[in-house]
Amino acid sequence: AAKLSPEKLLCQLRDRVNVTMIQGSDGPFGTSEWQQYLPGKSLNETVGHLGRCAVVSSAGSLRSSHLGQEIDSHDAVLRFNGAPTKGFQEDVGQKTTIRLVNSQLVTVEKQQFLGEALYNTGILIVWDPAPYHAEIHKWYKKPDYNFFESYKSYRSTHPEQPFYILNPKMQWQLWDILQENSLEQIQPNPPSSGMLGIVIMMTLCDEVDVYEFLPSKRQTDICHYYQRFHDRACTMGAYHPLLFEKNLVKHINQGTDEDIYIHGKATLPGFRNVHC
Ligand code: NCC
Repeated sequence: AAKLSPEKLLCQLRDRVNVTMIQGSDGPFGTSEWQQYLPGKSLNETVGHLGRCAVVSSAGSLRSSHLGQEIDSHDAVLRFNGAPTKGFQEDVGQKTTIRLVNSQLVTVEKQQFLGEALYNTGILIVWDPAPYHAEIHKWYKKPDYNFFESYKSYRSTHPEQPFYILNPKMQWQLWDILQENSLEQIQPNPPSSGMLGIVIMMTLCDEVDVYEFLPSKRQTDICHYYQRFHDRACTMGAYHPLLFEKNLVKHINQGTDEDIYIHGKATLPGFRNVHC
């Protein structure tokens, strides 16, 4: 696999990765029951036109970064899973516009998900690892984690909060591009929430600043900025093809190496600003 130029790679991402949320027109979701639960407005309508956006990874290296103010200066901020802002504002900011959560959290940590105030701010999006390029009916019958009941419960108790289900076809369209641009064989597991969130924001925003996805000088084995747990796999990847994701983001980064090293910041163009 020959590596594409950054410009060509951006075009591939723009043209081949279809970021959509599940709608009533998507096969098994076309029932009257699902119509009560799926949001009426599209994600685009809900967020409007976004200028500068921030994606905040959950990496331990955000600790003592003092990036909070800079992160909050963006029009929109995307965070992941159970990553808190309370108590960590100085380093990660306090604005949450979108929170991308995986289906494991919604299912296995259901009590926390349904009960903790952390999840009640901003727009929620849940995603689930689908079988490779599986058709939507097949995925619906056998999701990796059966989060649908938990999704419905959350929608019933928080009907005003926008909460979307990411169409699973996106993860494998993205994975194919990761594989085509890597010299090694990648295990066929879907990209991390981090990589999915980056591409979601590239579809919604003019410009995307990604924090501590490419590790700065603060790189550490501490998994999350909000926990004491140490595991190098959090930064390098085990299940998710994290290392390949990071190589790809490094390749298309439009910011400086100094911004990565000092601030842990990579700057990517929104797809609106990619001209092929
Ligand atoms: O840890 P997690 O990820 O929630 O982190 C969100 C995203 O931040 C980036 N990250 C995180 C830590 C780190 N040291 N470096 C990083 O670059 C990654 O891009 C990551 O995706 C996930 O991707 O959904 C993941 O979720 C957790 C866990 O399920 C949730 O936190 C909910 O508890 C997974 N951990 C476990 O299953 C134990 C993790 O593998 C992937």
